[in-house]
Amino acid sequence: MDTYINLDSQSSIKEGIIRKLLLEFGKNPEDASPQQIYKACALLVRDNMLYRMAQTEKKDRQTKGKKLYYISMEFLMGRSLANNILNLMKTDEFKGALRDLNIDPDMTLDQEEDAGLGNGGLGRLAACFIDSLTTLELPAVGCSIRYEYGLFKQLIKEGKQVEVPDWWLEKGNVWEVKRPEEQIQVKLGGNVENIWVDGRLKVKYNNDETIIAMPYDFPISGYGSKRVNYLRLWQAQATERMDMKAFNRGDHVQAIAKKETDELISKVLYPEDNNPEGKRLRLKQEYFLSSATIQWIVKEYKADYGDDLKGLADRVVIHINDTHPALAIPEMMRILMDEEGLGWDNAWSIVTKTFAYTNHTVMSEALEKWPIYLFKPLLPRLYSIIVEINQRLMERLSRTYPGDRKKHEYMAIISHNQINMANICLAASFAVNGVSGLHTRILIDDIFADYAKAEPERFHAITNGITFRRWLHHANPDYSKLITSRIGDSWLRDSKELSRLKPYADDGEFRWLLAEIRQKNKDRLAAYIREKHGIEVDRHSIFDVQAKRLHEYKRQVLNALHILYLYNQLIKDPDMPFVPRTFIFAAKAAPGYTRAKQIIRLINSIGHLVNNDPRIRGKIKLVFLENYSVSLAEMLIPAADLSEQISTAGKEASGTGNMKFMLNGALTIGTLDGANVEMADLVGNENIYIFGLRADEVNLRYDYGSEEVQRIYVSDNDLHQVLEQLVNGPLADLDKEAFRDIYQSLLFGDYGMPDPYMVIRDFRAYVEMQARVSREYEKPDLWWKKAVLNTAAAGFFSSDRTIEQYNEKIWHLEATKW
Ligand code: 26W
Repeated sequence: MDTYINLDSQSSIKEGIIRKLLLEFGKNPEDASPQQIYKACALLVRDNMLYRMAQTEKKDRQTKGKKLYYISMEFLMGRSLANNILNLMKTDEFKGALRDLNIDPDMTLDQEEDAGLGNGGLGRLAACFIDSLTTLELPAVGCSIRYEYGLFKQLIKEGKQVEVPDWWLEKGNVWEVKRPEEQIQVKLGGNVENIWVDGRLKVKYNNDETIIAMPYDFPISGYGSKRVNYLRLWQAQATERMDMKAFNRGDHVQAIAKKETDELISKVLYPEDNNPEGKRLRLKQEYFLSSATIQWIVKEYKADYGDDLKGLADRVVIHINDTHPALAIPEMMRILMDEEGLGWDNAWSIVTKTFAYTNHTVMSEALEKWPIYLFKPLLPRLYSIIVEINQRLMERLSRTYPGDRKKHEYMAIISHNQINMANICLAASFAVNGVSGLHTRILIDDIFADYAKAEPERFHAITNGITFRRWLHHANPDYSKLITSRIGDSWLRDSKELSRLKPYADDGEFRWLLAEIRQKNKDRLAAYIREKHGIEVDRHSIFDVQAKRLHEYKRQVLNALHILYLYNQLIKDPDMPFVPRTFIFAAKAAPGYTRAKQIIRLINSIGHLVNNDPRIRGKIKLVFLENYSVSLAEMLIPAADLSEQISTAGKEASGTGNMKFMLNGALTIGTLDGANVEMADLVGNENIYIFGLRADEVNLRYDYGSEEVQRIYVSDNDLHQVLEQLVNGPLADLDKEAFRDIYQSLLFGDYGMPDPYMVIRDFRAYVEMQARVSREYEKPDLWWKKAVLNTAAAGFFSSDRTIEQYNEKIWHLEATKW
């Protein structure tokens, strides 16, 4: 490889950057713009990766091993350059080379736009997975859409969220390779008829329209690995540049209008997270991704192994990241039958050995269902296949659960004129995964109970994970160095090694060094806050962070009410003992989720109140960070003292932010929800601040317990006061009715069930636990001991471990030996 691209030494990297600047931009280093310098570096790294990508393809062709296709509507990649350099293990050489050229490395890295092709946890998980897959030398492709606009950028104007389009491709994307020769045609609409050809019943498609799926490959490096995998991102392209008939008639606008509508499909990522909108364009996107990917998989398979598809499941495993790409299942049936001429049973037998599915949410409103009136005209053939899958499923069910109509209805793919996407996955996948122990329990005992009873062996509990390379080594380099100085660097590949840090919890020097690193990270964040938001925060205060999508079940409101409570206490007694705190929020709300947006406004108006009241002498500050993103998380998380993981128990499937904070040595205040349960088990209850109702207790409240809310409301004076402040206190002065809806939803709920997210019921426990946090922060030996223990116990949460488990239990891929 060295004959092609030499990135071995600082000097060869420096030469490479100079060469790229000259040959790509006609610039000398001293005249190049920061963006050109970033691109020169990225192009240099890209050369190396493309070379290895070709090597990988060659190797895979020889090996003829099994390959994973991980289909996901979202890959929240963030930036790539620093990560790719890190994976090459050339971070110091690159920084040195840039400094030799009088260029600031950090400024260079800051030039890269985030690839924000995801909403939150599900998308970022996919990104961590593809990193770990590559690191572990496993053959895998991530399949998704090349959205022209990623998740919207968030501005906060007068306390309110304003959305701005995220045109991440504006300056070009160095990482992608367009592959026009591998384009695929996706067909939508029209109608189907059955015709007899040579004594066989065939399906004929009429009047459908064709859209081109244009692949762009995005190479993925692994840590120290030779393999380069890639994401294949499909872009929608019209078949014709324009409608010539219309053009020749002189109707020039009409001539290109169709092209514009066709290309809408990959225009923008839907900003809904756990809150689907059920839009036709979204359905088109889901089919577009599914169809292009499955057609491509079958094509590749035939090129490698010939036309007989019987052995497909031995060479191909397809993982469906939540139900969003579930149409891949009926689409595979369609291709096997209509295009490859297989009969139903043979096709079904291949499909049901090929697909595996992970569920990421139990929120009932987030489970995707498509109304038939919308589905059938758009995908007539898929609809008839789904009807058939459903019919056969119903026959199976009446044998498993004879006479139990309720069960049949619940498990059906089609009911109430809707197509239930989760049930397609359950009917066809050979494996179903939940993303934490508790979440899988809930799937098995509750939402998928009937399927689980019939075939328990299909269900797996593989807890999520995160890549330690990005979330500690890259994001918190000083802490990474400190850890490596004590236990060596093997933890970067073998996360279990982190447990060897445990003894250092009792090592005063180590604790002190960690505290010093944290302070440096806090100072950097404080400077960012000052510059970006004009707020001065106390650098020694507790940095208390809640960063995640805005959703009622995540209970940013509980956090906000606690802040208001503390403020009230301080106003009553400004001299009371108080440990200063900086409350930091970062969260995007789905643009159509009105209450989530009101909550953002509430947080900001509490911020306005507390930040500007001289009576509390700066003891509380509240900062709402604009535009939470992967890059912002990389700066924010290493600066956190306290991590807020306070969802209503039973609602957060896993959480992965919780793991990132823990790894970086923040302490967690949280409920026994999702992966918090496992965090508590691993680090020990005394080293995590667990409070509030457990999932089973929450369930009891759903059945009965509304009087409880009234009782608490009248008896807890502090809570009473903060609730009333929502509607007639200093906050409401701004706009008397702004927070009435939040107030109402807490006290009365939306469907007559008060306090649906248990904010009122968990309030007191939360306040008390927060008081304990403050007390313990005042004991540095204790606090930093716990911090070290948290990092030491976080090894389990590496996505390398997650991927190893998926591989062992579900995928059965073989790691490449070079
Ligand atoms: C179609 C609308 C929509 C979009 C996204 C519905 C649901 C989703 C996702 C399932 C939401 C999501 O990101 N879920 C999160 O997945 C993470 C990775 O497994 C978990 O850690 C989080 O707990 C879960 O909320």
